[in-house]
Amino acid sequence: MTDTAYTPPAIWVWNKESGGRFANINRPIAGPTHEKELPVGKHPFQLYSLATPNGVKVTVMFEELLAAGHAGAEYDAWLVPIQGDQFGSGFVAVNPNSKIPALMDRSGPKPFRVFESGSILLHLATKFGAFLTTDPAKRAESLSWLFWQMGSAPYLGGGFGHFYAYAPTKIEYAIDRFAMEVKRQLDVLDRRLAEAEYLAGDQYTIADMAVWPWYGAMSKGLLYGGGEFLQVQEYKHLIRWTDQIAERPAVKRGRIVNCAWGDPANQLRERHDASDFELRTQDKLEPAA
Ligand SMILES: N[C@@H](CCC(=O)N[C@@H](CS)C(=O)NCC(=O)O)C(=O)O
Repeated sequence: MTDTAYTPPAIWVWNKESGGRFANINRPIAGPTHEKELPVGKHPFQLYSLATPNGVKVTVMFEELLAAGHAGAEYDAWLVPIQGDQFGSGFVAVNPNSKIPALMDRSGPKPFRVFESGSILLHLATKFGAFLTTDPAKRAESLSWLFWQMGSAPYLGGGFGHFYAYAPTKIEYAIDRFAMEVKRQLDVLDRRLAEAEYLAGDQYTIADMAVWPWYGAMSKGLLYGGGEFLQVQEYKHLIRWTDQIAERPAVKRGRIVNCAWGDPANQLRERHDASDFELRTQDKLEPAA
């Protein structure tokens, strides 16, 4: 294998020409690259995001809260194209890690930021007393799966997805390593969902909202073109759960918020009002000629 020929130098130097999909947005330093204020809408929550799996977790949570009657969960969802806008000064002030999703909670007298999708889900669940039961054992189970997702998905996206789909060369060692780990993770979920309806047990919680956009999508072969390679159809219980969650009306709404690709009818690039789902999807704003 040619990749074993590389000998790391004593000191790593940033090679801007490293190639690979999305390489142009990677850099070894943090902080803003340019001045850019963020817009602020009228609702208590201001979300700055994009409909990637990490973004969808949060828009699904907001739509679930609203569907459950929590009127205080009204939100403005602003589109952040991650081709550079994540390095604007306003965005970096909300998330110093420069990644979507990022939230400003303006529901009280003093606005504050919340970043990291798991942290946002936990913040909202705690604030509204929803989708995270107070029963200690069930709460612990839900949080365990929530944190499992936060720790596991980088192997799926940054590991398998990167080396299988985005890296400029196919490196057998890297693909093998992450394919094995992702199949193990899919089996972890499949076994859990064979014994329980939802990840935390009999109730749908923030754990399901966190895991579904990643592992649900993977189980349907929708990520990285890797479905056949990983033989995802084997994970029958995971697929049962994935399909069940996909039927939820709030999930159908949440998954299209801040989406800027694919079928125009499934792109609600910004969401400022419940009526936007009917009136402001891309097919309505820019009807085909
Ligand atoms: N652990 C973070 C991960 C967020 C993340 O990786 N976001 C990606 C999109 S899915 C992003 O904004 N990438 C832009 C970049 O890396 O510059 C979370 O769960 O919120």
